[in-house]
Amino acid sequence: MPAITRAIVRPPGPTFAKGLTSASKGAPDVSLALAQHSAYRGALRHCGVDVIELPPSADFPDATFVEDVAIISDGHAILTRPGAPSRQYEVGLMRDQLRASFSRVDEIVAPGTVDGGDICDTPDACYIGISDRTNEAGATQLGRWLESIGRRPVNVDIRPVAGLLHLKSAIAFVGDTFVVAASMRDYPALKDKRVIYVDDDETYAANCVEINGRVFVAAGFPRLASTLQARGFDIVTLEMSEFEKMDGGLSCLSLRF
Ligand code: CIR
Repeated sequence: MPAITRAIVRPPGPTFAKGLTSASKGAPDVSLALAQHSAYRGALRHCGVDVIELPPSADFPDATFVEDVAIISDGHAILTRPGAPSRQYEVGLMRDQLRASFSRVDEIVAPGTVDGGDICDTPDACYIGISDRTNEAGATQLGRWLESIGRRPVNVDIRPVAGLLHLKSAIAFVGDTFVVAASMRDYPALKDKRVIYVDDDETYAANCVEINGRVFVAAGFPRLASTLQARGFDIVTLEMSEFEKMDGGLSCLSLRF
């Protein structure tokens, strides 16, 4: 994948604990979330990324999960229309920033819904998870947009997989390898691909992110970390406990391009 030079992030706001979640891990500690977010920004900078930090939002508790409101592929940008109604206004918070960074910004429109967390971009294809958040109309619009910029969309229906919020909750692409939760083991889209499977009790760690040759992995999942290390990846472990409580992972915290 091309080098990542910039990333847009937004630290969690004071109402972060009021966001959507299916996790039963208790309420997040906002000060600790801020410290974890600060470490995440530091790790991005350490990997040579210019970090564009947007102001925290008190109005939209999930707005720190900036990945969901836009997709950037091959230097092109499209704003999404998130599947959770409470998150649809977050798009307005990102529009100006994207217009400052890209000459043209497209947009998913009703009745389509797309969450950026459902998009796994790889050199060969861009995988679109159809989920409770990304509907078929949204996947069709996004697929056409991807084709218009020369990318190959591949739909992956994750609705049969219990407990999965987004495609990237279970799949990441690092180097030339997919990192895949065991629950996605038999997915046809992964046939003949190079894959590292993540044990059931480490599923959260499947949401890892490659940043310029290093792989960010959530702290507390030693088996995946050592498997990646054994395959030659340079690992950066980051504490994510407070974001995990709100169903968020490492990829959700930035828009990278
Ligand atoms: C939500 O339910 O929308 C947020 N609490 C978490 C979103 C996580 N985003 C992501 O995986 N891309």
